[in-house]
Amino acid sequence: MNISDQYSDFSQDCHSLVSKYLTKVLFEHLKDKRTNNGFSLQQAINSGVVNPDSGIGIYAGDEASYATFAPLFDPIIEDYHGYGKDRLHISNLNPEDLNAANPDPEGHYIISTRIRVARNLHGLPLGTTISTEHRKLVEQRVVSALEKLVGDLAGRYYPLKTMSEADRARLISDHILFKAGDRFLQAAGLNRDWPESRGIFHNNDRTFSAWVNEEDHLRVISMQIGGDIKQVFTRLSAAVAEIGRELEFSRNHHLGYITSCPTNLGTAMRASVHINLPKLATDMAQLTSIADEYHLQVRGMHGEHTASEGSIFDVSNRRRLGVTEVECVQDMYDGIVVLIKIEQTL
Ligand code: ADP
Ligand code: CIR
Repeated sequence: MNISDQYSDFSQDCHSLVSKYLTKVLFEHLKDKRTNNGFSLQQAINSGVVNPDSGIGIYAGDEASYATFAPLFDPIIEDYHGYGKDRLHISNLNPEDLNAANPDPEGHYIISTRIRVARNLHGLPLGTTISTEHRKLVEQRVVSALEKLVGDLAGRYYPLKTMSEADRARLISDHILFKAGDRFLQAAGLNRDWPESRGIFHNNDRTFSAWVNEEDHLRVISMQIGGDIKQVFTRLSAAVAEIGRELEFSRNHHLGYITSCPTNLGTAMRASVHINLPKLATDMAQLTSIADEYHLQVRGMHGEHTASEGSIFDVSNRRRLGVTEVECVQDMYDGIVVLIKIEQTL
């Protein structure tokens, strides 16, 4: 990483939130501050400086980053999540509270459903600045917790380091495994020591998986073919409860679960479907405008910063902070119901 301690003017065509809120005056005010882990403003904004096409452009190094650099993080969080700095975040992972009968029981549109949450261990730096030793410690603690899972959630851990290239490529194309971070994560420091202490845990039928030391210390994932969103959420909720008995996660009353990227704060949840919308696909302006209205985000089929393939999209909740987990999934569900209805009328 080549990190500058000089303020860099963001160009006119840079629209990231970091460029919107980081004035020269604010840069000067924050540039010599460090968190208890030595994390600096320059490290936090490097991804947005190196990648002027970032949407956000900032990452945290630890929970303290959000307080130390609050004059920059607060407006970014308010802008992205519509969440003010005096609000409290409330959690609800109770599947009984979700109103989500399968919106596509005949399987015409929804190919698969996936819900993930991010978690980071309390007291350890985030992946952007974690040391080799601490990353290893995270792996040991997380894998030990995962190996205690029983029943449908029981599975095995596969470290990336000892995985064959063929297995790795197959798991990535099956949407099970993560790939090395893209240029945004690279510039945030998240690819350091790759693939050391990274790996995936999954159960036999691969409906439950956990990513270790990707963008966050832990990602807990529930996924299956089809549109039974409630079943996917129920499995996720059970897994999170079990894992939470073994590990203490970084969280607070204002920001909820602490994550490397401020877009994931709060529930740290992304609930998505892979959905085939051949008619809407011919009118991206309409698709985007419905997505905005229902707080949805549209991604490509191979994850963030990828293009969609044909008419298949990854559609997920956009809001994660100041809403409960149930509301995140409900957002996705309500939007999907509308998208399917409109697709049917076209
Ligand atoms: P995140 O973990 O933040 O959701 P990505 O957008 O990079 O990150 O997605 C991770 C992987 O999960 C990608 O391979 C993506 O294709 C896959 N994925 C996301 N949603 C679904 C879904 N509904 N069905 C199947 N795979 C999915
Ligand atoms: C960016 O700023 O565009 C990247 N760092 C990714 C931000 C998080 N992703 C997202 O909101 N889709």
